[in-house]
Amino acid sequence: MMDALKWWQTAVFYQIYPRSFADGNGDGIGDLAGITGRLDYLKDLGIDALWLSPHYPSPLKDCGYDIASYVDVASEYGTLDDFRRFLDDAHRREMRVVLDLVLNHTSDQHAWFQESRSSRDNPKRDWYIWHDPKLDGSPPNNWFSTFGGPAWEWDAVSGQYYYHFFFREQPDLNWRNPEVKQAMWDAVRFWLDMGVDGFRLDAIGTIFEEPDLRDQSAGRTLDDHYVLKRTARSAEERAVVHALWETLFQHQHDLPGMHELMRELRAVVNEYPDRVLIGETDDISYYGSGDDELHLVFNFPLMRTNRLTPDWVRDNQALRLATLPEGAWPCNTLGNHDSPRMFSHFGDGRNSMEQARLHLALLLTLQGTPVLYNGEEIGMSDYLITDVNRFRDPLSLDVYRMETELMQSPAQEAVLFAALNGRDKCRTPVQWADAPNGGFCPAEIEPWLPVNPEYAQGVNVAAQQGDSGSLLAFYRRMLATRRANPALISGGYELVEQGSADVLAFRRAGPEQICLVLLNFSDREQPVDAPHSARRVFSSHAGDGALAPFEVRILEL
Ligand code: TEU
Ligand code: CA
Repeated sequence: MMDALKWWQTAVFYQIYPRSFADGNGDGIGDLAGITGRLDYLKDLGIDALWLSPHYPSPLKDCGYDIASYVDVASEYGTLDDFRRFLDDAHRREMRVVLDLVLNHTSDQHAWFQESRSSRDNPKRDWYIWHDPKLDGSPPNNWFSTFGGPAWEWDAVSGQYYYHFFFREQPDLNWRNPEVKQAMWDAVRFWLDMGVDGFRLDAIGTIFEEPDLRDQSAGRTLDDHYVLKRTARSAEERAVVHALWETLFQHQHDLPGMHELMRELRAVVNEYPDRVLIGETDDISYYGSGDDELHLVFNFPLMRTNRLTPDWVRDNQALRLATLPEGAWPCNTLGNHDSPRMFSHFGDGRNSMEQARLHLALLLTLQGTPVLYNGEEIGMSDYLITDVNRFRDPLSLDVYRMETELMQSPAQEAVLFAALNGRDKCRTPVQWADAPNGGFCPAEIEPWLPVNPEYAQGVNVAAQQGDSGSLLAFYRRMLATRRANPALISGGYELVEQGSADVLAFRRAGPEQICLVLLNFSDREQPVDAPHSARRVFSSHAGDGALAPFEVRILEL
């Protein structure tokens, strides 16, 4: 059974945010040399595959998700040769490497856009989405950008508007133009030829928009949406907010042509043996009919809750596994560079360390491919930057503006709220040691984002490496357990009733092995109902009677 699985089905992925992972040359910015230097650390931890957030040249209006060249490396991260060295070193350690591919938009500094905007009859004009203003000079329709303001930006030189779903510095490509496809598939082949193992596809649902540009019918603005969302308390109110978002963007995402395009991209990738495509979407239709679109689609609903409870997980798994197309392989994650860190998000502040262990165990024992986010293995928490001048994510600045302007919040509160709801908080540098700047860069250098001072309280790699009771050691043990027990990788998932609502119990049954996973989500002992003959393959606690508070126990049946 295990032999029949593909590498991306058995692998544990680890997302690297290149700017913040490791700084090889001491300039306060993470880089490829830094990553290469930490490959042994990752291998030793038990990681099988790396996903790199964008490493391409970028003016950083969206922290690298605004790409200025698809076939190069940002100079502050190194050179193409540094990339090749990194890739070879990873492969030599039998680790795969997946890149981030942003198809929907480029940077406005990309040569394609520079040409496109230079004049109306430039051959690349139609590579982006240009439209005339209405007679009164206003934008072609009432669509919004999901990052705030209208979706249309006026270009005075050529006298038309261009469309952008994200920031105005991220013009959308026109995917209905075959030349765009060819140019992008060339970039895809460039990396595949080099030996890269696949791609994580950014914001894949936003690639097409309604060609007739008909107005959205919400009758409200994005600012209205913000205020509603900000004040929504009940489930009903939140449903209204969600419905408003859907109407505001009804003509701008998940349009039918997507599936054809994904099949086309899949065909390009299939020219190479054994590569993977992972969709940044929770829409399972992107699996296609089993094996013709994306290999993996994130189960984002699992992480989109403020309390990770057994009931939430049970419902999520029941729905997800029942609706996946035949043959589709699940993919679970609890954090990334856009979301709160799992330690802060799912920890209650009192038992957060125990909960971090429990939640990792959950992620590594559910059916499907797990994706970890750099720094979670040492329990890094969200770092709230309270100085607006140190914000790097423009979304944080936008939240700050809306808080002060729309909500009339006092500046101090607005900063805190923006820090909480922006994305800088989960992107701060990885803490490698109990040293100035957490050992990320030299003391006299200011890192690109401030380092979380928690490094001095044991939240750093060096301290945890030597401590068998640390979270890092727990990650290593748990990853090794997964690797050693085929049922945890290839077995089916079957919920088991355990009497207590606080215990999540499920069987993972495969041809070689059957495991029973017992996770106690409560801070109290809980009775267990398991056969005495069962062999214990993992336990976070010593006893073998009742489950200790937050205990993780895995038995072989
Ligand atoms: O995110 C896509 C996306 O849908 C975002 O709106 C996401 O919901 C938001 O960041 C949550 O705050 C991807 C990338 O992961 C993100 O970093 C980029 O900013 C975005 O695409 C544009 O490329
Ligand atoms: Ca550097």
